[in-house]
Amino acid sequence: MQNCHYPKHNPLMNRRVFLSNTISAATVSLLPATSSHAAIDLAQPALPYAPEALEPHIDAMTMNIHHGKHHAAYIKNLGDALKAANLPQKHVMELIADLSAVPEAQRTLVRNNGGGHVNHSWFWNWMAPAGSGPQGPEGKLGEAIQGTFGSIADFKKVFADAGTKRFGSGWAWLIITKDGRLKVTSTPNQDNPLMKGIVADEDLGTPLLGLDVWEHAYYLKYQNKRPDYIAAWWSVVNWNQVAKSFASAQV
Ligand code: MN3
Repeated sequence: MQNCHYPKHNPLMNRRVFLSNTISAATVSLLPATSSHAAIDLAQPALPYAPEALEPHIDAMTMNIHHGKHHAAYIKNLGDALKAANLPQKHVMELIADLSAVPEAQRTLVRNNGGGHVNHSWFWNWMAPAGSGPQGPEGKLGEAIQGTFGSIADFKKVFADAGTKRFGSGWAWLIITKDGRLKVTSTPNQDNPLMKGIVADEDLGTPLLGLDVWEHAYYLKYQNKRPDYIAAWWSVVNWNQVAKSFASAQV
């Protein structure tokens, strides 16, 4: 595992957003503005808290295995696939956003492992120790969520349903779509809302929050009870991070 220098504000979120006065008119670019983060493409971000810091909601052993084994394996496999494809140094987000640029022999590997690397790099920062920040969306983010979903509780229900009903492995997402709307979506496996041609056009967007509903994310503590995991997970959502991402999507 390489040392890396991810600032607290996740650089994967740092993509250019075109000018708009209102979120409803925002046009959100799905690609990073530069390839300045290319050097950390295959570097694994350290957990921004101790593995036990999310207990009792998420247990330390799950965090250690999830970060140290699963995420690390996605990075290893992604690196192998990029090497086999002889791809030039390029930001992994550009690759997963347009997989047509990846040779067919490595495309599925890059889709799964590139998605896995990006999704988990986000995911660690979308969580924080319970009580360390706001308990829910506040300010403009809170207003936007209420305006879109009716209430915070309604948003949580829609999001939890997306995670609960995702058959097999995958993710639930809160995104800003290209036309600037908040939307809850879900993807299978390690697909994510950046993946043009993989995800339906209307579900493309910038992720503000995502929830891993693979069994490896919860099985040790919650076994088959995915809804219990999701209910507990709300206690460790890093709403400060979500608010930062939301603000940067409205520049
Ligand atoms: Mn996972």
